[in-house]
Amino acid sequence: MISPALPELPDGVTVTDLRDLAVRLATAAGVLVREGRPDRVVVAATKSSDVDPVTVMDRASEDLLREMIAAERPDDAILGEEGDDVAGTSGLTWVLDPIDGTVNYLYGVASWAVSVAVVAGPPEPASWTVLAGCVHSVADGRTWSAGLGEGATRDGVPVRVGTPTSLGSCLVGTGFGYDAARRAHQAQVLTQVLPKIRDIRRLGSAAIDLCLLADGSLDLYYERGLNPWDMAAGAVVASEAGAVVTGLRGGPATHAMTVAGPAELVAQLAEILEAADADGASSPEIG
Ligand code: LIP
Repeated sequence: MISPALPELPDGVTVTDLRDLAVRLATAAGVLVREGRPDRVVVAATKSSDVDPVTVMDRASEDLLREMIAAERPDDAILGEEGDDVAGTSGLTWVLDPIDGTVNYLYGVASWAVSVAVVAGPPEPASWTVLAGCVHSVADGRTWSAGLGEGATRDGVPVRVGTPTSLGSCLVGTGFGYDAARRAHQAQVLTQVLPKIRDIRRLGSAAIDLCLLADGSLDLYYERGLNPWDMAAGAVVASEAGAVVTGLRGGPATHAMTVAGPAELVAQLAEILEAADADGASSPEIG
């Protein structure tokens, strides 16, 4: 996978500097989330549906991330899952998911992460350049990070995508939405995918899924409905580990669909997903 061209960076900062800061941010918020998790987590609010929770810790984690960014890079913009957008003047935007895998955090299912990325250009997946990112798995401390053109690591050790020999041998990560109609459609798509692969894993955190792809613990990943903060850091870790991260029909990865993995197998999976209308291009009413 050839890394995108490096855009001009502001104030002499380097990709390495940004990657180091992303790691410090994600691990600091990870300590807060890990040490502050009560025995019984309560839902503070819901968002897109009554099964799309926000916890007090989602908000506390993002508050800490925002405070640290304001202190270290006050001219950068911020796009976070839980708080208001913050405009910037540097051309860089920090994309924050304070707890990716909130439902897992709520139930105590050990797959939730703090995901921090920094992008250049418009803060939207179809047109941004992700410069650096970190995904810190809170339950077990694993920390993936990547910088544009620098490769990807897990706990400092370089990682590369796996080398599955065929689609039928692939272990594929995916996820499902918070809306019942969306889930019904995703279940239909799954009936077209599952017979053609080894098996599915639905682990509940897109950020961790993309990092597991990066280190060969998953062979492929696809999901419809990811928000920018779900995918930003995991996408740069995966792409710097050799994955193609894309959408369907030759488009970029966006909310409509994210498919990631080795190029040839991504093409085979994308063909199945397109035939199943997995991005809803032919069924916009589902949303
Ligand atoms: C989650 C994603 C996951 C998806 C869930 C949810 P959140 O993000 O990481 O892949 O399947 O529906 O969107 O809401 O926990 O930050």
